[in-house]
Amino acid sequence: MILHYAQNSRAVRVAWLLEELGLQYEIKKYVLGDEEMRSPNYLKINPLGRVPVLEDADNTLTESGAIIQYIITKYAKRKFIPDIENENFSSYLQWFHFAEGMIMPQMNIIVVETILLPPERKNEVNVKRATKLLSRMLQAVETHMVGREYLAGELSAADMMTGHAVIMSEKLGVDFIEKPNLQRYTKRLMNRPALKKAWCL
Ligand SMILES: N[C@@H](CCC(=O)N[C@@H](CS)C(=O)NCC(=O)O)C(=O)O
Repeated sequence: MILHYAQNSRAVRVAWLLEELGLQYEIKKYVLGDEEMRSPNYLKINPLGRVPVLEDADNTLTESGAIIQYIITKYAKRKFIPDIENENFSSYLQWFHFAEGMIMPQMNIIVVETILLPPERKNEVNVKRATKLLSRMLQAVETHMVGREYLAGELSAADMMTGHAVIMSEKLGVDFIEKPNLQRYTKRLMNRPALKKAWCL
């Protein structure tokens, strides 16, 4: 397996899973925004020029959630996915998809509007709206985390998706002062050796 990875990106989710599972993988590292991710060679692997990408024999996947499901289903006997009869199964599905469905769209807008665009194209209204929505999405996680250690019972792939998105939002500067459950949750996740390693590959 080859994981195309960049620090501070969604590729950390995949590396985190691989480290938790102790699976062997080769890593190819990039720097976000680097020309290399726009090179013809890289665009052949992922025409969107993004990370993560997983290459596994004839299979190439370019969506973090799909990559995680693929690895767990193919190589880990569905570890980190609750059984369908498990009381946490529906919660697992909900929080697995919450990252890309609800949190990351707001984060993307904030990153584009505050970091990537040249000053003359930045739009304060977009930033305000996305910041407000992001706070609402994070509040939903905060409320869910009352009395819980992980999103769906034990550590699951939902934490690797939405837990990672929550950590990214904290790193982006979202204030967690009024979100004590998220503070505890992100600390708990960041204390896991597999995530520590995945973050700094
Ligand atoms: N929905 C995709 C998003 C992939 C994505 O946007 N990756 C970002 C890093 S987190 C990227 O590679 N950005 C580089 C660019 O847009 O040039 C996923 O979950 O994998």
